[in-house]
Amino acid sequence: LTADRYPHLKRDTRYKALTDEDIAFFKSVIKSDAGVITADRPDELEPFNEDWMRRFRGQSKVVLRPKTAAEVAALLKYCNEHRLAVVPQGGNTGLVGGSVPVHDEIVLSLQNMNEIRSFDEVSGILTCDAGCVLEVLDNWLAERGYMMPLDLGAKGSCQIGGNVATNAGGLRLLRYGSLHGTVLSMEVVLPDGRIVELGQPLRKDNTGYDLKQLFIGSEGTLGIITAVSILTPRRPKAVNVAMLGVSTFEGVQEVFKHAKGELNEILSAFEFFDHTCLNLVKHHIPNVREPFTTQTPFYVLIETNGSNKDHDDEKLAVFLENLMTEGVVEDGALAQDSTQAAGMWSIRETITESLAKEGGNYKYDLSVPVPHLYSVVEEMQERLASVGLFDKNGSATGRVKHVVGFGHMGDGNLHLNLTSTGWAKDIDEAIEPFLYEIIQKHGGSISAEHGLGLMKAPYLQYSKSEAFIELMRSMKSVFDPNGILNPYKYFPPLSK
Ligand code: FAD
Ligand code: 2HG
Ligand code: ZN
Repeated sequence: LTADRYPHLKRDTRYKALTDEDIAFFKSVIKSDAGVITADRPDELEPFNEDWMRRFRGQSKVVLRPKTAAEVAALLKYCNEHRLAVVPQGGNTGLVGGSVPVHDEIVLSLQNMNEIRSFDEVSGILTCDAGCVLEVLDNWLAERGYMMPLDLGAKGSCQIGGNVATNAGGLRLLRYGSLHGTVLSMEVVLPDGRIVELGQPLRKDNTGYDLKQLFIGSEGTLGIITAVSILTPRRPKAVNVAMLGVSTFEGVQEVFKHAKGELNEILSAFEFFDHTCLNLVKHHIPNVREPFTTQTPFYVLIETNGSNKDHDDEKLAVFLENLMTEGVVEDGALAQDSTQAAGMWSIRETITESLAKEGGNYKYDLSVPVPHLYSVVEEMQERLASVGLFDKNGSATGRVKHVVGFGHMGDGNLHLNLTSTGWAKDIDEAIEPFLYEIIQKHGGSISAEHGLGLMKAPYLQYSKSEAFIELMRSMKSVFDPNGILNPYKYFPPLSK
């Protein structure tokens, strides 16, 4: 990260620098040695300063790992009174630079808050600490016949608090809905040290403003989420996965129409990726089992979740037969068992990791109406070719090697990624604001699911009006009047 790209990133002098007295106070609150990591343990400290993409790096001198909401409250109240800036951190898998400090902000990690508080086997309502890892929760629920309503490639590290703070979407939103529907209540700690329950773990509650909704997607700017109550669905008895090869993006849309019509209530995921994504996965990930031998420009991964295997198999057979007879797909493979199904999913889920291994990786996460989804990738390829940065014939000889598209087709969410020989100002300038202008032209969103963080904050006006941003600032000042939580992010810089 270079300060010339983000000129508003000068350290804000309103924030106090950390002193030995501050550290002594933190140690008096969190008694365990592992709870306060200081600069004399650089190997332990550094991972908290750097983001998953290794693109954003801060210089925090202390990481706090409280075990209870009461400890979070004591720490936050102190930081607020002393104007010490704080960045809340979950699993640190965020992709927009929101989870790491920009300068010397204190990292408050939820890692040590990882207890399940309660589970109601009748309603499926789970209440747990915010630091519980998504996959751990899902495995725990699997033993009880339930599942988490969201799933993402980062499930082994991301935390439910981080998921809620970013309003993560993921691979099955199409079926199980967004966290705005499944999160029933949460416990938060405000900068002044108040511990507040935002709602109750009930399906229905029409008493007062629904404040929890404000915290879903607030990216650590309003308060620290310390616990979450979430409605979990029954784990499906029957799961089918298929991968299809399609020759055009129009064809992909046709498959989607068929899937909605013929698979309807059992459709649980509809993901797509282009052939360069598949090639990168094959190149970087060992033992990838490609389901078919012919290459097509696009691939679709479809999953069904149901309660009756025979019924689902029959529906899927009709669906695939219709696609083949109508010539919509070039090739298709149906997973014969759970190992094959996991193999297909792993192709889709390791695209991000493969892109990261390419060197410079420019990542954009956007929503546009489905018919325009892939044309955004093509427009970007044209643009980069026109300024001599990219070879459209796929030779990967330009400084921009690949411009790829994949994502949650069912949600109109494209992940546009560029890989390059390294980070460079001229590449940045060729992409932005050009890309944001295309998104605005299509009436889309500059962030569909990853959030704003540091990366998208300066461009918020491409998705939201001035009046909207003003209201956001007013809300921020209600919850965090001293602005100690996650500074420099989320809001466009104020023009001086
Ligand atoms: P972090 O990265 O630690 O934090 C993210 C933001 O939330 C930061 O602003 C942080 O300050 C804030 N925060 C974290 N915890 C709290 C808390 N308890 N209270 C208040 N604020 C908090 N995202 C998707 O939406 N869909 C995907 O399909 C998806 N797939 C991914 C796949 C991979 C391989 C990777 C690396 C990332 C993926 N992501 C995806 C992005 C990321 O995993 C999600 O945004 C995730 O929800 C972040 O959770 P986390 O615990 O890692 O949060
Ligand atoms: C996914 O859907 C994640 O796999 C990551 O949201 C997307 O790497 C990306 O751009
Ligand atoms: Zn995604």
